Amino acid sequence: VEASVPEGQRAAWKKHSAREFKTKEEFENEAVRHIETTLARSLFNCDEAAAYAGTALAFRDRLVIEWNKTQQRQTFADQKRVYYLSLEFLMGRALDNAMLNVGLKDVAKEGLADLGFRMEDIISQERDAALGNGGLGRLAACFLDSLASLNYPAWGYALRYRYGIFKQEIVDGYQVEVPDYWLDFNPWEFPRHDVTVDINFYGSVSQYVDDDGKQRTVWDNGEIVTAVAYDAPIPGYGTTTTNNLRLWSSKASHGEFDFTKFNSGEYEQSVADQQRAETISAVLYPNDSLERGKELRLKQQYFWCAASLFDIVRRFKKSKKPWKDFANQVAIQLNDTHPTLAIPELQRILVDLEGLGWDEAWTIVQATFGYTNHTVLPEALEKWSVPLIQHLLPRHLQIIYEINSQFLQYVEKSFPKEKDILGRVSIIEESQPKMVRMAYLAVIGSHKVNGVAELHSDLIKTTIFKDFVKIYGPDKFTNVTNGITPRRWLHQANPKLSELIASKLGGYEYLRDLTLLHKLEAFVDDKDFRKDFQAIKYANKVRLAQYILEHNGVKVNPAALFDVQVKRIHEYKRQQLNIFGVIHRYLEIKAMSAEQKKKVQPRVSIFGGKAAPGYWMAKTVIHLVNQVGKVINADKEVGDLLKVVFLEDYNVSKAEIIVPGSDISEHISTAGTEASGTSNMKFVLNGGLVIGTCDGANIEITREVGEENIFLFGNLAEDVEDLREAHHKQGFELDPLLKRVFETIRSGTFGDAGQFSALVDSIVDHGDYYLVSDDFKSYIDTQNLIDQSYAKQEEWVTKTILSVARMGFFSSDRCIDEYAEMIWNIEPLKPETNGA
Ligand code: GL7
Repeated sequence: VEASVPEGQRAAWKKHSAREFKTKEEFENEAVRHIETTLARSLFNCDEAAAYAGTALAFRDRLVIEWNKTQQRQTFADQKRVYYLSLEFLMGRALDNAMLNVGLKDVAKEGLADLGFRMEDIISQERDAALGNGGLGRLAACFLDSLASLNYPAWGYALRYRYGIFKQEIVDGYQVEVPDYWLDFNPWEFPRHDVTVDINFYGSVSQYVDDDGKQRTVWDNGEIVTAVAYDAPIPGYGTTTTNNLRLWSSKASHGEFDFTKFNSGEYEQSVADQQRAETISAVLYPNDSLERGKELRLKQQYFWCAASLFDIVRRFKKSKKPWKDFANQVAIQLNDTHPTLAIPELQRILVDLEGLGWDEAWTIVQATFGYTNHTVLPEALEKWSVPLIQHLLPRHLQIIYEINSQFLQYVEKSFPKEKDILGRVSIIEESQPKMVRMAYLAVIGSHKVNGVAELHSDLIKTTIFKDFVKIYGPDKFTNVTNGITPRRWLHQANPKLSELIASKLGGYEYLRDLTLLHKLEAFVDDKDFRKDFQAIKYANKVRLAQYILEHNGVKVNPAALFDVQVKRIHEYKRQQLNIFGVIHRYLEIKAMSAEQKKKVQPRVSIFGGKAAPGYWMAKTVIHLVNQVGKVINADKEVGDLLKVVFLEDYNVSKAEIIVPGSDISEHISTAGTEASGTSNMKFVLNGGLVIGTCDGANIEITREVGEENIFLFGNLAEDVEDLREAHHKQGFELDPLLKRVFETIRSGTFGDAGQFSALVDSIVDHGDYYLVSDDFKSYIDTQNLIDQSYAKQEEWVTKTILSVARMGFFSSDRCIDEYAEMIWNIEPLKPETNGA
């Protein structure tokens, strides 16, 4: 029963209802009150951390007021909602975003100055919410920003990891992982101890006949773990719509700890169950594009899917609508295959718990789900062993088998002559042990499947899902090219550029409709504008140079060309190609006369990114970058012509400093391997250019900005397979320049060569799967072209301005509108449309 204030008393309530601050005075009032009473601090005991807390709590109050209204409004409006299921939301910091979205950052800045604090210092007190690995998690965070900004009724669902992605420390050039306990003080979350769901694991399945004589299945006698909801408000930009991100935390279902055991002296056992339960949401798996069927990971996935679906179904049931309306009220998007268990779980709820017939239920399931694929890399495609699922989720395994059997019957009927197709498309892989192919289950259980950039969406149709295109027809498969939120990735990260653009376009409307950027083209020859534009880039490079000096102790010249590659370290992303290129450049400089050196374009090579803790090759790359940096940075003959730095612990808040400070960024994956990439968009939007392969969203960036404004190189996706095959059959001739690089490494120039042998051998002896040698020459030539182009500063500035002007397509607002229209069939709900 929901408790509400009686009609007669509501006037009193409304009179005292919380008010939102608007002025500097009111802000100070709220901040100081929070510091004094919420934190129990005083005038004599207020450091920057406390000032951050006071500011955050003041803004939080504002968000909460709008959040409550939005949730009420959405409930009354009773229209279709979308639920975005993602195991990762890489949110970064919330305060700056909240201030900008609410539109009161300047007010707060002045208020803080009154109280003796600088805004930058206060903002940097906040820990990143790092509940994600990389692009996939950050995409989910950008989507939440767009969903709220566009007023879509939407919820995110994820896990409340106690430990997000680890903190990376570099010790003697090696990556060391340190736990990221980020929840010490998190003002942005609200524990909902009254919103809980009991989740079942293990147990057994039995049949019975219900009162209507129907055969029913029950799954019980398992182990129960309780999911507790933690909610975080997601404010939109330039709207009061404030959506909800719900994170589930796990705890033992039977209260605190076992007193009987405690009293009899079994102290450790008494808390063991509790710990076991809490382990489920304890830590984010730190693998990016790699799946390693661990039981705990499967438990996380089911725990989260089951809690979220229970919540969604509970909300739907309150409306008292018939089940056939479910998919008209609910759209669920599966962010990769991680939430695929939601498919058999919804089928189970409908059939076992609600008593619907199988077919009726299955129609609802398929109409509800959409699935986004984010990779074609074989090592990233999820498979779970049948015995593991049998053990942990016996009823779900039965349901998966039933789904599969009906699907295979359908395929058999449709393609009676094709014997092999059944084995190829079966959800169950006939291996030892048998495996459940989650991507196939996701395709079969959804009404739409999308890739994340045009090339990628084409590739999935011709490779991993080829048979499914034949079975379902091509319309089930579509493309939604990724995007980024311009609020965080321009307005917040690069306030000066954002202001300059606003001054030319007559305000900040372009942050709500990024296509308006095209109007900037008209200013490309405007001298003052060009000067300002250039000065902002320079200032951002100065800021980055200061950061490098502080954190790496390396002094770099802000006038040098800043060449940046920041992203997860992965062989397919080819940081090794970059560092081999740097070594090549070093060797060239070393061989030059003083006269020749004068013509060299000074450069700073900036690397950053985490390696999965178990990914040895990626860790070797980090080590090599650091060793190369150590040698080159100390080499007097090279001086400012080349510096190499590895920035520790790359994350969202650091990206906000790094991205605006780059001239060139590297997106150089082996063609056909990077599904989209999203940082490429961020760099260009901030006035940097791209060196890249014809891969992922690089291709669409080229289409938008023009070929003359991007530096493409390397083999094409369509040739990769043939090249790999040729490597194996005929072997291959190592590129001579790369050979020289390897000889230098082997000679011990960068320390004991044995440490890098796996990296070199993977190319020389093991087939060069990622085609580093094939693309090396083209990469080096293109880098030289970049030097020449950069030397013609006026041309360069023109390229960067035109590129910014042409980035409108890459707003995540455009993506969300596409999903809403093509996949979810949902409408926005504007605040004005309802008095709530
Ligand atoms: C990824 C892709 O690798 C990346 O190219 C894409 O931009 C991102 C968002 O769609 O998704 N797929 C994946 O498994 N991870 C990604 O970052 C981890």
